[in-house]
Amino acid sequence: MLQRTLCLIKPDAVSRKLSGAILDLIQKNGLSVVGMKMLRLSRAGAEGFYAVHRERPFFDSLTASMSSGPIVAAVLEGEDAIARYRKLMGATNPANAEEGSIRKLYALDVEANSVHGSDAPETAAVEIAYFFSSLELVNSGQ
Ligand code: FUP
Repeated sequence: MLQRTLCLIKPDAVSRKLSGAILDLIQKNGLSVVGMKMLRLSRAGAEGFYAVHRERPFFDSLTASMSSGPIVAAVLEGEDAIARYRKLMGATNPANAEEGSIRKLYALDVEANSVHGSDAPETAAVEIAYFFSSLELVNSGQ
């Protein structure tokens, strides 16, 4: 099934100039970029994005970290893009991430874990709309 998913390259990776290397891995894995921008989230913007984690003990630290510097937001498209990109990202904690995955290669720890990826079609739709209007995405299949 052709899917779209949201990719965020987090401040820890952007600040270490890893955006190009991460996008290279994504594209070599067969996923296409159909929208992309660089921005810096405000604290409120990070809190809105991670609202599902509001009650978790790491929420304050996570949202401070996500708003600490620029991020790259990209929309990826491909067959089963959601699961394929999640596999390429690796486990949330880089200590458990598979060899060759983005987090194994680049993440610093469970919080500064370099990338975000949507986990289901419903969340992908909400997360893509959080960052992009339809006018900012490349049309496909037409
Ligand atoms: P993932 O989908 O792999 O990004 O993981 P989660 O949705 O479970 O967590 C979202 C973000 O919360 C992680 F990317 C980093 C942060 N987090 C922590 O800082 N500590 C934790 O113990 C778990 C998650």
